Amino acid sequence: MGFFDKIKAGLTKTREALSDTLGSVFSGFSEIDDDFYDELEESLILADLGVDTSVKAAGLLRKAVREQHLKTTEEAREALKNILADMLSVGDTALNLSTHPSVILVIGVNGVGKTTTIGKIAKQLVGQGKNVMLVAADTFRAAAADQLEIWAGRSGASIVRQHEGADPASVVYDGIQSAKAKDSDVILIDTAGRLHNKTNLMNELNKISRIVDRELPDAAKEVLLVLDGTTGQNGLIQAKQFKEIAGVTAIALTKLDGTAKGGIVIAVADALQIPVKFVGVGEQAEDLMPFEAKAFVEALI
Ligand SMILES: Nc1nc2c(ncn2[C@@H]2O[C@H](COP(=O)(O)OP(=O)(O)OP(=O)(O)O)[C@@H](O)[C@H]2O)c(=O)[nH]1
Ligand SMILES: [Mg+2]
Repeated sequence: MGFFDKIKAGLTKTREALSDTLGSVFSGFSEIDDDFYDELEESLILADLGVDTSVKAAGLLRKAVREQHLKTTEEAREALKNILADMLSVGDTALNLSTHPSVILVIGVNGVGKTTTIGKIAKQLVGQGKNVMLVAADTFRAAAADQLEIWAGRSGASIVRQHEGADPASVVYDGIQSAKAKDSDVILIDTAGRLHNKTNLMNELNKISRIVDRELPDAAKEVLLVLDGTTGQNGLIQAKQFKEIAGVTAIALTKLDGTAKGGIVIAVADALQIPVKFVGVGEQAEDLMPFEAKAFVEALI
């Protein structure tokens, strides 16, 4: 399956929900009037684009219809696709791996899919011939490092881990030394999603970040925030908190295969102005797609 078919399959639930609502807006109206825009807005909100982004999209469509003298709802549909694709294009969607090594710090609340996403990215990078190091800095649960080790085995990446309860920053320090010794191309750091409280978690992420900056001052560094697509607008609230504290540079939205609320991708990109770089559409290694705005919108509408 190519990218388009795969993303299309992964977005089936969202597309079905949208074609019920958005589809009936485009086919139910013979002319583009105020009622048309009202219903359009409503159906975008239902697909979890959020109120702000939906109102903005409808407003931009009004402008396009006026300026481009669009007459039919079919023309409006094409214009809407372009508008949504533009809203999704807020930066480079490729990971910045320009240095040797590069670092990807992966963060997000518990259960969103951090470890799985790391495993999938590792598999892709190893497939491209890169030397990949996984660092098990989630020492909060014993099983976390075991899970990462399974992904190291599946992907052909190396792994550095310590015992449960070890200081995550010290695991990161070890990981970086080992990556230097092994001449790794990319270091992927897995972090805990839950600690005793949120302040602890944020302090710990800061500490990890400082170690990376100190040991690899010139390295290209991505802070990849993983969000669970099924949590909809709650994910957006989480993202805003992480953005403030952790300097997020990229977003991965997981579990889009299990939700009718795939429109959250557009809400997140628009509200945060941080590029979505990956979408997860399943649990297997190949179910992580590098993000393409145009194809995503095509698959959605
Ligand atoms: N359907 C589906 N399941 C996913 C996807 N990504 C991750 N999962 C599943 O979500 C569950 C949680 O994934 P993890 O990778 O363990 O999440 P985590 O963020 O590392 O969790 P903690 O380490 O507990 O904070 C697992 O059962 C994964 O298989 C996806 O894109 N689609
Ligand atoms: Mg994990």
